[in-house]
Amino acid sequence: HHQAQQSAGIIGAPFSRGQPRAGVERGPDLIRSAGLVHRLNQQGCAVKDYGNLTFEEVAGDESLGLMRSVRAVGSANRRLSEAVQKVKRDGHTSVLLGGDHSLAIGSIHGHSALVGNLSVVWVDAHADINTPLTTPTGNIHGQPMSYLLHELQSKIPILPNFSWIKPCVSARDVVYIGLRDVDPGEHCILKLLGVKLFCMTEVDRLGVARVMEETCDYLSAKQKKPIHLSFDIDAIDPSVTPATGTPVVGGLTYREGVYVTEQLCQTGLLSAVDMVEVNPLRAQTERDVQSTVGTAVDLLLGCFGRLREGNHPSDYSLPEP
Ligand code: EXY
Ligand code: MN
Ligand code: MN
Ligand code: MN
Repeated sequence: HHQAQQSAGIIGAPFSRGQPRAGVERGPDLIRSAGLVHRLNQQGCAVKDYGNLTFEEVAGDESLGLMRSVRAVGSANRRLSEAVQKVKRDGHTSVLLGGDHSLAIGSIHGHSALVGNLSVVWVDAHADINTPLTTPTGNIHGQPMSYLLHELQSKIPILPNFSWIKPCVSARDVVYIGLRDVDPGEHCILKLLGVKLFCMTEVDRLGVARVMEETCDYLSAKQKKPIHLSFDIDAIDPSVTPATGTPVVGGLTYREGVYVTEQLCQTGLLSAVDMVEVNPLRAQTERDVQSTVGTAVDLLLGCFGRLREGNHPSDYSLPEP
């Protein structure tokens, strides 16, 4: 059946301070130059491109123990949260093009500030739920969920430029898909909070169709909240999307990834999407970059109604001879 086409409001966030590898700040322009806007328009989706955010250098951003670039990550996400709020106020489905996954802090915060309670579907090889005290690396892209969950607030220390962040997501409203590289502290948190997750073992056992059926049942069992999809390109197998900073073997196939987006689109509840961690400087060849970026675009098209069976506009009239 058909839903009213959603319009897309695109925000580029060329930001990389949530992790140490240069190149991920090139994601937004790369995904745009693969024809995202044109192809969304072609499938009948209206698009407003809000351009790229700019992030000023943060002076005196010294490490705090292991934690790197805390102030820069805090202030970039504050700016992003404001931008997402504007996109939602304008009535669009928000599309964040990252940048690294620390940007989920501002994206989800801003989304929730405008629409209230939401569900989060986190598609990633990683759980990104380390706290500043469990992180083995100090990289904030491995931590965003910990700042957003109500249930973890007693575990989060005070950090510079982070005081504006209000926890806004409940653990029962989160579903993970694609996990295969989870740290001990993260695993402890996931089990303690009883977070719903479909790691790659479950994808193997159930198949992606049942994973998505159970995901959608789980999210619509209570009241139907707007869905925030946070899609880390490293959820897909690195044979398909090698241009990313923390590749992990054994990931989702291209088809499983696209199926996830098709099914979430069909709920009619998709209200914001992040596409993060595309890093062209991590690729060996130009073909690797194209495969990664092309997959990111196809996943986004799936979020906005592209069907592999084909599509046609509802006012399409068959030419008569
Ligand atoms: N769990 C590791 C850490 O906390 O540093 C690796 C995190 C990688 C995060 C990538 C973006 O999903
Ligand atoms: Mn990841
Ligand atoms: Mn991630
Ligand atoms: Mn055929």
